[in-house]
Amino acid sequence: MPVLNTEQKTVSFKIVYCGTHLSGKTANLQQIHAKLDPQGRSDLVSLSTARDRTLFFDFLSIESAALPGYKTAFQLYTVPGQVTYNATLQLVLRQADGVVFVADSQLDRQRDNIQALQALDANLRLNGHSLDRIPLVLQYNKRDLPNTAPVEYLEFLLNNRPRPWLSFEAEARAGKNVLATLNAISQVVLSSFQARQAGRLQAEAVAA
Ligand SMILES: Nc1nc2c(ncn2[C@@H]2O[C@H](COP(=O)(O)OP(=O)(O)OP(=O)(O)O)[C@@H](O)[C@H]2O)c(=O)[nH]1
Ligand SMILES: [Mg+2]
Repeated sequence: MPVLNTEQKTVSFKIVYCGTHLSGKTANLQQIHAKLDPQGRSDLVSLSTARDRTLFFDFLSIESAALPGYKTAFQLYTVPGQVTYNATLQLVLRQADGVVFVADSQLDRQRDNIQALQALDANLRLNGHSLDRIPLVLQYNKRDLPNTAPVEYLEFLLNNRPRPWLSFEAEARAGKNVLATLNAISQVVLSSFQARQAGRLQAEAVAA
């Protein structure tokens, strides 16, 4: 749920970057941090081990002028992809307004991608959500590597749904399509918020 303060005219949305270990979630936030004007973003907070594996989460807050009259913030989180940290995934996913699923494009990582997507669904359900209802954008990362699966195959494996998610081919380490992915999830999250607000206003008008 977005945090809306009508007196102070602020609204903030929580977006969580999920996906299997080493798929490039932290690299996404590092690139967003590097590319955005320091005035429009916070510092990047990372809790990682000596080997740069995310231990708890990464966090970055960015400002946007997306909603007229409101100071809008997007709080970006990553979760560790290692399965041993499932409790963390569950915790960070709470109150999420949107998800970026970062898939590793390498052929030998496809089982891990599918398991991560299933773990995401299970954890969303614990929070009263599901993959069918939460705004989600897919990112096929590491397209620069030689052993990547064709995008059509990834779409078949991960995005074979009645209403497919928007998907992007990316090279997060080099920053390619990182902002396009962020822009897309922000738009989907905002549209979903505006649709719910419109529904609420309509219900209030009917009740009055
Ligand atoms: N070649 C290539 N390497 C990448 C790309 N994106 C990330 N990497 C590298 O992959 C490794 C893992 O990236 P991270 O961003 O730490 O992955 P993560 O998903 O946060 O991993 P966990 O926190 O352990 O779940 C790092 O060495 C990155 O530099 C990419 O697009 N291409
Ligand atoms: Mg990480």
